[in-house]
Parts: sequence; structure tokens; C-alpha cells
Amino acid sequence: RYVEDLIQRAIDTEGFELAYQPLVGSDGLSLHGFEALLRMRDESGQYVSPAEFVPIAEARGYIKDIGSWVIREATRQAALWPDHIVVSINLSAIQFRDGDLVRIVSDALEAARIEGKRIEVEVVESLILDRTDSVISQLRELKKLGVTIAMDDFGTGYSSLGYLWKFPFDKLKIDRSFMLALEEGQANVKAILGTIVSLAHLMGMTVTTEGVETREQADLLHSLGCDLLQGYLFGKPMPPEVAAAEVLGRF
Ligand code: G
Ligand code: G
Ligand code: NA
Ligand code: MN
Repeated sequence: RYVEDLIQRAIDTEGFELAYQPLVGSDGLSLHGFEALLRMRDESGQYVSPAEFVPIAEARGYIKDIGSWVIREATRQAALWPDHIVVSINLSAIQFRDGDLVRIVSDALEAARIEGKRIEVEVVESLILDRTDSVISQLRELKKLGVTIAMDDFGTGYSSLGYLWKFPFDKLKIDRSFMLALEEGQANVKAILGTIVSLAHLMGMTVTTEGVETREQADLLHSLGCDLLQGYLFGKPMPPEVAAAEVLGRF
């Protein structure tokens, strides 16, 4: 109940925020854009993790409205940044259920007066188990708008190669757990990462690795041909004003 009350209150008071984390070229020299990450505070002003409240918002029927707000807000923000900067938006499987997702995205693009190429959407593997044909056709419609489609958290779920064939993904995001495995010295992580990058490239996808925290990790991923990097090495999720002041100026 407690988290649900916080969600209800955030809806009533327009209390949600988006934090933006940089997505950087693997040579560290170019800024691709930012991932928009949802933030909600409790009564004391502390952030509650979306890992905690998003599943509750999904189960209690709030995620549709929240997700539509995220789409509008992230798109509005993208319009305030230079034209080459892309903003990436996380989508819940539930947002594909009513069949109005494409309309919500295209309305947001129109309201913000930006092209679809300024926006990426990130979907997780669980989405794939849900009404496959309808999801695929909606992803194709989003691509027609110019929107890029990324598979998020690759390597954590079912990770079937069949899904990579079947779904129109443009990008693969390698989950942060691979950087943890690398640091733990698990066997063959470098070779596995290299293989994932090669596989993705052969399937026509670009690759982002998440959770990059050290220069050594970044150098390795660059040498393996990974396209983009995301992680604390380049910046934590931050308010848009901070992203503009501290990140846009650095590139
Ligand atoms: O940013 P953070 O590490 O706290 O995010 C935790 C999880 O919440 C991540 O898996 C992320 O994909 C998810 N998440 C963050 N923002 C959103 C959002 O706007 N919508 C959805 N559906 N999930 C989000
Ligand atoms: O599931 P998703 O990949 O969308 O979740 C992204 C989350 O991972 C963000 O909420 C962010 O706070 C967290 N994150 C991003 N980069 C790093 C990192 O370099 N280290 C750690 N520990 N967490 C990260
Ligand atoms: Na994500
Ligand atoms: Mn992810």
C-alpha cells in the first residue's frame, strides 16, 4: 500500500521527474544522447527506485498514464537539446496493450516539433512473451516514425536468438551484470562480450554496454567494437539542467 500511495500522490501532484544518463561513443569522444530514467520521491524527499515502484505501477494499472507522461516529457526535453542528441525512453510491455502507443509517441513528437529520429525506445525481453504479433507491428510503426528500437537488459532474461531475428531491434543494450561478471573475474567474459557484439553487428544491430564504471572497461569495450557506452564513468542519471550544463558542454 505504501508505495502505491506514493504513486497515487505523485500522479495527483505531478511529482514524477526524469533523470538523464549520458550515452557516449565507445571512444569516449562523442555524445550520442541520454537515457531518460523515471524518478519518484517519498514524503521525506528521498528517491524510491523505479525497480521498486514500476512493477507496482504496472500491477495496479498506473503505468499507462505514467508511461505516457514519460513519453511526452522526454520528447519535450529532447526538443530543448541540440538536434544530434537522442533521448531514450523505457517502455513497459503494458504500454503496448491498448494499441495507442504509436499515436501517443507521434502526438508527442508533433507537440515537441521534433523528428522521430531524436527518440529511442527501450523494451525488455518480457515484452516479447506478450502478444508477439501486435508488439512487432507496433514496433514497425514506431520505426516508420523514425524512432530507434533498443532491446534493453540483454543477457538477463530468456535471451533467445530467435527473438532477435523476429523483432525489429536496431540496438542491443548489454546488461550491467556483464560488467560485474568482468570485475568478478568470471571466465571468458571478454570473449563472450566480443561474441555478443559480433553477433549483434551481424544481425544489423548496434551495441550499447551498460554499467561502465572504469576506463579499463571502456577501453576493452571499444577494442571489442561496442558502439556506445553508458555508466557512472560518463555520468550518473541527472536532472536535465545538470545534463545540459555538465555533459553537453563536455563534448
Ligand atoms: O534508473 P534506475 O536504475 O533506478 O532504473 C531501474 C529500473 O527501472 C530499470 O530497469 C529501468 O529500465 C526502469 N525504468 C526507469 N525508468 C523507467 C520508465 O520511465 N518506464 C519504465 N517502464 N521503466 C523504467
Ligand atoms: O534496466 P536499466 O538498464 O534501464 O537500468 C538502468 C539503471 O542502472 C539506472 O537506473 C542507473 O541508475 C543504473 N546504472 C546506470 N549506470 C550504472 C553504473 O555504471 N553502475 C551502477 N551500479 N548502476 C548504474
Ligand atoms: Na533502460
Ligand atoms: Mn538496461
